[in-house]
Amino acid sequence: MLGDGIRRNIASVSKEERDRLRDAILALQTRLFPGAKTDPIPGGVSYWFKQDEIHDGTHVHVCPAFLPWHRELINRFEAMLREIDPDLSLHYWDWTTDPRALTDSDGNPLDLFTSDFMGNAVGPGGTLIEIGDPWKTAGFYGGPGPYRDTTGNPADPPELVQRRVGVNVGLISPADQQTLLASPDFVSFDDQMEGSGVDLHGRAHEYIGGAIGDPHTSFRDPFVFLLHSNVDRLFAMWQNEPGHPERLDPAQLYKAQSTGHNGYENTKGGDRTTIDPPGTPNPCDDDVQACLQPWWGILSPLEPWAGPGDTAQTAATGIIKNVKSVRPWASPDNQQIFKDSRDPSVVLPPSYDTAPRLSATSLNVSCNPPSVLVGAQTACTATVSNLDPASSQTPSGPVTFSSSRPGSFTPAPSGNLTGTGGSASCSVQFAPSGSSAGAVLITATYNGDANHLGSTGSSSLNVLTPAQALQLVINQIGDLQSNGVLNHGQANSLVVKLDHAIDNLDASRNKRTACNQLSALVHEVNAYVSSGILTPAQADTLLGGPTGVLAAMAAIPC
Ligand SMILES: [Cu+2]
Repeated sequence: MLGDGIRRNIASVSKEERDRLRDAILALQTRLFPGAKTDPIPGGVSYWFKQDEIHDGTHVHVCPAFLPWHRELINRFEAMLREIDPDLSLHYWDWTTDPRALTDSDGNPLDLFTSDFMGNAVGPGGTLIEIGDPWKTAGFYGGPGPYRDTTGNPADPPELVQRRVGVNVGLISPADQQTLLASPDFVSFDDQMEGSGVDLHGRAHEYIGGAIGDPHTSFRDPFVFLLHSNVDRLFAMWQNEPGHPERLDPAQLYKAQSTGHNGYENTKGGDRTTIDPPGTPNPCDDDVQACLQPWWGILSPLEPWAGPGDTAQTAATGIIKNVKSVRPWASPDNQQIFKDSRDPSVVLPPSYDTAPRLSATSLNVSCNPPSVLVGAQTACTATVSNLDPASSQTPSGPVTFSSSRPGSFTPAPSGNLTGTGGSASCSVQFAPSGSSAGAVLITATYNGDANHLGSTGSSSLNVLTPAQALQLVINQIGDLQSNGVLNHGQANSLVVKLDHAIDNLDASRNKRTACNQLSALVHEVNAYVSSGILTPAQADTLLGGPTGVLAAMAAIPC
């Protein structure tokens, strides 16, 4: 497991591995990039302080390159961790779970915010608190100064790094995350994750609070890497969804796939060659210094790694002004690596421990007729529907039926779904046995397939004894009498026969009497139809149907 290259939920890895991850991050503060702090482009910056220098010097937020640029950043960070401890992976915090109240792989409570892992979470009464150890002693912030915000030198520490976990906003709900993952194309996904949509990424930053809640300072808190590994994991899950090869194709990934976005050029996630986003140009759009949100396009080089802005960026890539030169990708080291967001090393997702998203389904059961005599058959149908707006794949595979009281399913209690589009169904016949009169719950279970989650559903079937069925017929006759269709004598004549039949249904009595009474009743009803007293439809209600007299007769072995 350790050393297999897979990024996992931080709660699921061993204490030993969490300790090693912490130690590797601490070790980043002891390794320095080349040069002296006083060089024109400062050198001597620790691997750890480099992260804030990169993040704050580029501001890749609320623009098309947000997801790919942050993927590149955390991939590079993970590579640094592996320079120190080759077996490590950059694990993630699942932001639908409270990081102070997790369950570890042994079933014990786990709080990520302790002085031997991520430091403090929140101060008394929901106040800001220093992140503290293990970071403070290791020089991640504080000390005698001078401090970075005063000197502007990335080799100097920040004065203070704080948190306020769980105070500003609540946790992200699984439902919000499901909506994100159901996004039909990159533009929608990007809008849900960051920016103009529900901004789950921004909410997660706010949830942790303090330094991490401000894009200027968020990469001073080591927890940001667990958060951004989760951002990237969700992006990877969405890309890996079955049936969407375009999400793994550098030429297709960033384009809007639906027509709802008026073509991809008009969108945040579009494949852009110009600087200003569509609409009214904003003076901030092309300037890192003027604004926290310059418009980094998909064609923009990934800075600062691509090298100084005035050489790496061209008219063809679009030009963002005032990109800070960062060593070793600037002079005198000049270790530039030119890539943009379409590079396969950026488009292809890293390995995470979560499977691609499966589409949720719902299962509806209905039985026709919904009321049935014991021993008679009703057809029960299970319909499984794909609830995923982004997928029209038809659910497939078996559905299994069961009943809360005895009865028989034919041809079998399970069958295979058939259908087209987003839903499929399967039907079986159910015959409740003699002891099952009353409400019987018919339940169907679908276990899912390679692309769908399972679901269950049920429906209540009303199972009648012949006596109960005949009592319903008596009630109907009462209705016909009060409506003036039948007079008192006619109604009474029918009811007497039914009462007599009911009295003789019991096995200890003569069932032939019951059958004779019911046969006489059928003749009488038909005579009322011939003489125009009852309409054929009224007669059919009394005699026919699953709970009518004829069905009751069929259920009595005469
Ligand atoms: Cu972030």
